[in-house]
Order: sequence, then structure tokens, then C-alpha cells
Amino acid sequence: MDRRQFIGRAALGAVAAAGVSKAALAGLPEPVIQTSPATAPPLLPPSGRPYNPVVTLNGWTAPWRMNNGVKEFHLVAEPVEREIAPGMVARLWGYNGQSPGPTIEVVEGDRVRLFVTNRLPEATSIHWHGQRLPNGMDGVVGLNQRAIPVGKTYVYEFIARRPGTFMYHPHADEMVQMAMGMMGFWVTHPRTRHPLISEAQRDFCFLLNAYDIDPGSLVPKINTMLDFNLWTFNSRAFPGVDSMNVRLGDRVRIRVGNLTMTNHPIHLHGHEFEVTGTDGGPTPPGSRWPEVTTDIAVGQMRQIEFIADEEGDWAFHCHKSHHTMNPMGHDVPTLIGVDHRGLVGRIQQVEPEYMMMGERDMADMKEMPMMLPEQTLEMMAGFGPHGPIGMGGMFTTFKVRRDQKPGDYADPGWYAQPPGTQAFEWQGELPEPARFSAERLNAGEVPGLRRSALEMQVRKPGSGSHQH
Ligand SMILES: [Cu+2]
Repeated sequence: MDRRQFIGRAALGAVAAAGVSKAALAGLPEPVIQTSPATAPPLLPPSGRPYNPVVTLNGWTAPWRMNNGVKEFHLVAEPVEREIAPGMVARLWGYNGQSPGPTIEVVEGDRVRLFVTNRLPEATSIHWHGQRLPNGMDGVVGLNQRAIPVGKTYVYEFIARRPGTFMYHPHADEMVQMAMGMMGFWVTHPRTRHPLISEAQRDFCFLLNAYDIDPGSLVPKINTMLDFNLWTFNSRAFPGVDSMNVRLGDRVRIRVGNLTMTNHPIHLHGHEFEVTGTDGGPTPPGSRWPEVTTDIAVGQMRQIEFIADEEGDWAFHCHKSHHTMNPMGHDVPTLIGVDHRGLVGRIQQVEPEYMMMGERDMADMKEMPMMLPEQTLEMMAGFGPHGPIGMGGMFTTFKVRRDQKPGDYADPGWYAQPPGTQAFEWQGELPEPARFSAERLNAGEVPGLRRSALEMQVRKPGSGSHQH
């Protein structure tokens, strides 16, 4: 976007707002537009109360203006172009140049004023999901307010009353507008030290979203209810999702909100975490238990926390295996076990790309350059230091490094595993398989497993030891 467009956009917002709100008399804050899908560095608060900012995965935090003690943001609802992953750009709707829109970060007790300019082809609104606010600020069209007409700017204003993890999205034609990518994250930091909120060195956030975009096309199919083909973290599919990079020993918080049409069991490798917060706020410590996977239902937010105390490159992904795939055909019959001798060669005469699933590892698809139409992604993509990763969709890596500098979020590259710590090929002899038989085992017939191997010492309360 060039400067003329930018000024034109700002001027349109100002004109539209005239006469709408007393609050707008001071003039609108300029909307700030982001054109890059890269993960922006944390935005250290230049004004207002201090806090430790979050990092939005493949996203950014909206700058604000202080106006007589009020934090003012300007969101522009508009068509955007979003790179889902290298090789595929989608035409979505979002805010300020991206889908999702910018993360809003404020502090508990802040008075927040949000100017929302509608540059979409239809009316919209914003619902501030999870917030305590006056009823007229809740954003449900028809119930709480009139829809924001095309070209107009509305003003929302409320005090961020409780600290926690929130989202924002339209409550006007939401099936269409959310299928098109209209959503954003909101974090309210605690005002002072909070008994239930720990100080984390790294605080990441992102939304779970999904799109149905036919290969070769640009715009999502908005009537799809369940059968989406792009499962994304913040409107990015792996290998387009950045890694989350931390320093060994950091306390890490990851906040996730789900605005898809299904639940996502989010799984972290190499560490255990606790759910320290939900949509309703921080969880009391007595309610927390260790997990490595937490299911996030539709409309829910979860924040997980743990100490990153294992060095390495750890997978972090949705555990629904179809959600770590990019566009795929689901109507293909399973042919595992079918005698297909001679079949593949004959099919390949008419369809050279044909291969049998389950016969040759689907990961082969990564090693074979395939002819793809423009504007789509391979089902599984991404290369690691040891070959193709064979993942897509809702997948990324969590990188823990001893020498990552505090506050440095840059990708440290691949982990150099210490010698002798990687799974390796067995080079010795393979013993003949022994079929299990309890009778033969008891009779001492199975080589290498003598009856004495089953003897154990059992100590019962109030008696001596017995041989069994
Ligand atoms: Cu999932």
C-alpha cells in the first residue's frame, strides 16, 4: 500500500466518524496497516502502565495512542491478502492489512477506546469476546447496536476490567465474516502482581482458524461447515508457521483461542504443561494438573504454562492428524491390503502422479516434486535437518536453546543434537521371533525366557517374604 492510499484510507475514516461520537472529536488515531505475515517482535509499551508484551505467532500488536489517559486504537475492517504459506496467497477479510487482525494489548483497569472503520462490502460489528463491558459495547448486531454500515466508523469504549486472554470477531453475518478470516486476539495484562498469574519470560498467542479454499482459487468457500482443507495457526499453515523460540529455563506461556468449527487437541512434545487460564480468567492452582495435550473447544481460549527445560526442536501441533495436512481429497478409497499388482503402472499411464497410499509412505509425496495447480499447498511439506517433516496445517516447532538471549525471538536454526542422543539403526543380528505361549513359558521352553525370569520377591504386610 502506498502513502496516497494510506492517507486516503485515514481520511475516509475521519469523514465517516464525524458526528458519530463525541469521543471522536479529538480526531481519529491513524490506522496502522501491516502488510507482512511474519511474526513481529514484541511491542514494548511506549506509554501507559508497563507489562511484559506477548508475541503473536505470525502476527503483530496494534500500536495505540494515549488521549487524556484513554488508550485509543483504530481497527479497519477490510479485504486483505494473506499469505497462508509460501506459494499460496488467500483473499480474506481482516483488520488493518492482515487476517487475523492485530493483537490488542492493554492493562487491567485501562480505559480503552476502539475506533472501527468498515471498509468491507457489507455491514459489520465487533464483539469483544470474554470482556466485562457495558451491554451496548458487546457488539451483537440488532441486540446491542446497529450494524456498522459500509464506509462508517463506530466507537467502542470500555474499561478492561479483568486480566486475561480474549478474542474479538464480528457479530454481524458472522458465518461469512469469520469464514473469511475476521478475528483477532486480545490480551489484558494484570495491573500489579496477580496471585494467580505468574511472570513468564515468553508469552506467545495465536488463534486457531480454518479455511476451505479450492486448489487454484483465492477466496474461501464461506458455506463450508466442517470439511475445511486449510487448518491454520493465525491464518498460516505449516511450513508457513514460524517457530516459537525460547531460552532454556524460561517460563513460557502460550495462549490459544479457537475460532474454527471443531475442537483441536493441542499437543506439545518434550514437556508437560498446565492450563493456567481459560476464557473465564486465571485458573486456581488447585485446579491445575499436568498434561501434554489440551483440547480447545470452539469459542474457547486456553493458556498453557511450563518451564522450557529440555533443549531441542520440539513439535507443537493439533493432534487430529488431518489437521496437520494441507489440502487433500477425502473421497479416496483405502486400498491397504488390496492386491494391486500391475495396477499402479496402468493407472500411471493415464495419471503419471498416481501413487498408492499405505503402499509407499505418503511422506514420499514430499520427496517427489509433484505437479500442483497454482494457489494451493502440498499436503505435507517442510524440510527439517533430517529430511522431509511430512506435516502441514496446524503444526510448528518449539525451539529451546541454552544460548538464546533473553528477549530474543529470532529463529536459532535447527538443533544440533549431542552425539549419541539420536535414534539409530540397529546393526547387530536379529533374533528369530518367539511366539508367546504362557504354557511353553511356564515349561521353560521359550529360549532366553526361563521360568526363573518370572520369579519375583513379594512382601506382604505382616509376613516375611515369599517366593512366587
Ligand atoms: Cu485440529
